[in-house]
Amino acid sequence: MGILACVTALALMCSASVMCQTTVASVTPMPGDITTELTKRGGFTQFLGLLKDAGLLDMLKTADNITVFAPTDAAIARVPTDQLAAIKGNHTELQRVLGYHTVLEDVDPLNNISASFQWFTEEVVNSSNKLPVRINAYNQIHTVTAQGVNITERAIRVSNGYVHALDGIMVPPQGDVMEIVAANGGLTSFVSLLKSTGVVDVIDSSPHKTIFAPRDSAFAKLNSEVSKYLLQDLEALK
Ligand SMILES: *[C@@H]1O[C@H](CO)[C@@H](O)[C@H](O)[C@H]1NC(C)=O
Ligand SMILES: *[C@@H]1O[C@H](CO)[C@@H](O)[C@H](O)[C@H]1NC(C)=O
Ligand SMILES: *[C@@H]1O[C@H](CO)[C@@H](O)[C@H](O)[C@H]1NC(C)=O
Ligand SMILES: *[C@@H]1O[C@H](CO)[C@@H](O)[C@H](O)[C@H]1NC(C)=O
Ligand SMILES: CC(=O)N[C@H]1CO[C@H](CO)[C@@H](O)[C@@H]1O
Repeated sequence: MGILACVTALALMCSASVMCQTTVASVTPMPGDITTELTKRGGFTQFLGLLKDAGLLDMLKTADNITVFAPTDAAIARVPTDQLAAIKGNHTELQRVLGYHTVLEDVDPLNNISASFQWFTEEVVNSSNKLPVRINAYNQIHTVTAQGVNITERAIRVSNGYVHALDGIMVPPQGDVMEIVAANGGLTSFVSLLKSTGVVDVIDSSPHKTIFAPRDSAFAKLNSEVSKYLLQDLEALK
């Protein structure tokens, strides 16, 4: 549809309200709400349905500012059937996972990231259910991810914020890094050493962390002299 046709259509639709006249004058129509924009674009039917089932759609339409991470239909089609059924069949889980894809913040979190020329940047935003979503830019490979899932289309404008298309579903974290390590049955030696050396405090206070965690079976392979030496010398162990 040409611009002239758009303007005419808008003018016809909007009768004579002041807001519409402003819109027509600037020629750029205001984006519609999330349902309108994603429906117009196509490819988000599944996600919109899940948001509705989770009871989040009205909240997203009325919130002041939103950032939504939206898996495409193609991405949802790739989720294993049993995994999808486990999400759809449990309302608590559905709300947890869908809530994790929505952020009630008035920023385009990706603007800052893409402006950076570093090869790797990270930013953390809080989801609407208060879980951290990590956004990483890997500039060398022209990829931005949200919680490790590739963002395939950035900053789709909706009336009250942005939608970023994802090529997968983000999995909400089961806890912070120490909770996850502690919950892993095969890492008990590592966890107890982190605690006895106080390294656990360093981990807790650091916002960005990657942990290489030797399994109990790896510790069991250590030469007994080495183990003895390390356990006697906490500084070395640290
Ligand atoms: C539903 O999901 C929640 C987590 O979101 C979980 O705690 C609960 O056990 C699940 N219920 C069933 C019946 O699987
Ligand atoms: C983006 O950068 C500006 C200026 O550096 C800063 O004020 C703002 O808080 C940043 N936004 C986020 C989401 O970090
Ligand atoms: C996310 O929420 C937590 C707890 O409410 C807060 O401590 C943290 O600063 C928030 N982070 C961001 C990026 O807003
Ligand atoms: C992520 O998506 C973008 C846009 O479709 C694409 O250019 C990029 O190669 C993708 N990255 C990966 C690692 O798949
Ligand atoms: C960045 C942005 O769009 N901020 C808006 C968030 O919502 C408030 C209230 O509607 C607006 O005043 C801000 O401009």
